[in-house]
Amino acid sequence: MMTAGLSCDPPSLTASIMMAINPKRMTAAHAMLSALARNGIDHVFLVPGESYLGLLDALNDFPQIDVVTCRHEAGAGFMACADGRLTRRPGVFMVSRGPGATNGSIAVHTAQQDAIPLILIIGQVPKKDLRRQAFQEIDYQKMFGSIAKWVAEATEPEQLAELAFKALRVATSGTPGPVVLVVPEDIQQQDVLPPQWIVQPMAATTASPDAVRQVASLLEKAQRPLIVAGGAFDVPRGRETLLALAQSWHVPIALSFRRHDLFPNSNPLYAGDLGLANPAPQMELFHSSDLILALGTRFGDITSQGYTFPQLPRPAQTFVHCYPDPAIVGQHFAADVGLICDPVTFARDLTAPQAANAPASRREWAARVRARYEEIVAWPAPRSGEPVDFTDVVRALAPRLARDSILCLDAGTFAAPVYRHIEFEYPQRLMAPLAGAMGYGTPAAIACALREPSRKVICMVGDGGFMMTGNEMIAAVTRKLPILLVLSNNRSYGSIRAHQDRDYPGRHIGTDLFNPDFLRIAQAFGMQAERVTHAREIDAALDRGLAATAPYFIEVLTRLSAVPPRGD
Ligand SMILES: Cc1ncc(C[n+]2csc(CCOP(=O)(O)OP(=O)(O)O)c2C)c(N)n1
Repeated sequence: MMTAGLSCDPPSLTASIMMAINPKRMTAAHAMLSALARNGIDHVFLVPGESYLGLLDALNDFPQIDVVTCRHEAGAGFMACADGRLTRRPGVFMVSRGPGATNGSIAVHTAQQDAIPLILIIGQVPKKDLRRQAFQEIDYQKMFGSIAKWVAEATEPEQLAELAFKALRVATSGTPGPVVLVVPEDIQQQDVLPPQWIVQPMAATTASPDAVRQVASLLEKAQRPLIVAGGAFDVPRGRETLLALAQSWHVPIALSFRRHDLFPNSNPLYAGDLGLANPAPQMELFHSSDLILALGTRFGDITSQGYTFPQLPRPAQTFVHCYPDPAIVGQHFAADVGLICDPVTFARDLTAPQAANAPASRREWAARVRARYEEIVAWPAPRSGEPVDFTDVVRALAPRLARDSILCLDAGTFAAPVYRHIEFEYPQRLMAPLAGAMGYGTPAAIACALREPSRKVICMVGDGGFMMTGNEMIAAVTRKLPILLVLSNNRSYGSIRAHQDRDYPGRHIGTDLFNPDFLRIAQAFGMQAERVTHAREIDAALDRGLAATAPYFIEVLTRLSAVPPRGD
C-alpha cells in the first residue's frame, strides 16, 4: 500500500486563511482547522464548551466549514457518523471535556462498530493541570482506548495540525474507524507556523495475478458459490463492480449486516442480507454452499449469525476472504485464500471478461437461493386497523420511495419490516447503525439532508429513540430541511418488551413508556405535524409528508410487535 503520509503542500494549496495578523504565523487552532479544511472537511458538528474556545473562535475564519450546532453531544456524534458514512471522509465533531466527551462517546462506539471514519475533537484541561484530576478532566486514552482506533493528546501547539493530518489518515485507512484528538485549552491560541502538508490519496492495493487466477479457478469449479459482500463496496464504482462480478460468474450475493443498499435487491442474483432475523431454511441453504467469497466484509457477529455461519473456525466449504485490513482477514474464520487488498479492485480483476455461460447446476442453485429470498421478502397480509401495525406504514412507504431517497433508521422493533421487506435499489440509501444505537435516526437524517439537499430524507424512529435525540429536529426547522420523520408510538421500549415476552413471559418491567403529546412537541418545534391512528389514514399522511417542502412529522399510534426479534 502506498503510504499517504505527510508530504509537501503544493503552493496552490496554501491555506486561504493565512492569518491576516501575521502571514507567517497562525494559531494552533487555525493550523488544525486548516489541516482539516484542506483535506475536504466542510462540516463540523458540535456542542460548544469552554475547554475549546480557541478552536471555536478559529472556526469564524473558516467560512468553508459549516458549523452545525447540536443540542446533545450524542446528536453531534451521530450526525458526524452519518456524514462520514455518506462521504467516506471523516465526520468531525467537537465536544467539551468531561461531560461533553462522555455524552459523545456513543458515537465513537458506533463508528467503531460501523467502520465509519470519524474524528472527535475534545477540549482538555490546561496543560499544567493534566493528570491532576482537574475539573472535568478525563484520561481519554483510558476512556476510549478500546473503542477508538487512535487517541492522541497534544501537549504542544505545533502538534495540533500534525495530529489532524494523522487522524485523517488513521480514520480512513484499513478498517475505517474513530479517532479521538484531545486538545488542552491553553495551547489552542498559541502561534505556530502554518502546516505545510496535505494527505495524499492512496493507491488501491491489488491482489497478485496468481491469487486472482486461483480464485477464478475455484469459481469455475464451484457448483454452489455464494458471495458475501460488505461495506468496503460503499465507494464510487463499488456497487457497479459488485454487480458486474456477480453477473459475470452468475453467483448469488448476500449482503452483510444492514448493507442492503450495496446491490440491486430486485436482481435475480440478490440472495438477501445477513441480519438479525434470517430464517433457518435460508441459513441451511447458505450453509450448503461449496464456496464462499467474503468480499469487503469483516464477517462479524451479526453477519456470521453469532459466529455460526460459516462453521467456526474452519468453514465447511472453501472460504476466500478479501479485506484491506490484515487484522480482519482470517480473524474468526480460517480462510483457504486470504487476500489483504482492496476488495473493489479485486472484484474488478476477478470479473470474467465475458459473462460466463453458467452451468445448469449453478443456475439452479442461484434460482433456489433467490426463491428463498423472495419468500422472506413477501409482504404479510395487512394486519392493521387501530392501533396501526407499523409494517403497514412501511408497506405504504415502499412504493412511494423516490429513486434517490435516503432512509434513516433508529433502533427498535418498528424497523424490522424495513430490513425484511423494503427492496433497495441504488442510489436509494439505507442509513442504519450497525451498532444498534438508539438515538441515531434523527441526527443521521439531519446530516444526510445537509449533505444531500436535493434528496428526500426519511427518518423512522420509535417513541423511545425519539426521546433520546429528537431535539436535534430543531436543526431541520432552522435550516429548512424537508425531512419526513415518522414516529412509531407504541408507548413502550417495544424491542426490549418483546425480548421480555420471549424470555420472561408475562413479566414486563421497565419497558412501559408514558409519553408526552408528540404532536404538540413537533408543532412547538415549528414542524408541520399530524397523527395517524388508523391504517386507513396512512397513505394520505405519507403523501402529504413526502410532498412537504419543510420538515414534516407523522406520529403513528402503533400496536406492540407480536414477533419477538432476535436483537434490536
Ligand atoms: C442507546 C441505547 N440504549 C438502549 C438500547 C437497547 N434497546 C434496543 S431497542 C430498545 C427499545 C426501542 O424502543 P423504541 O424506540 O420505542 O422502538 P420500538 O422497539 O418500541 O419500536 C432499547 C431500549 C440501545 N440499543 N441503544
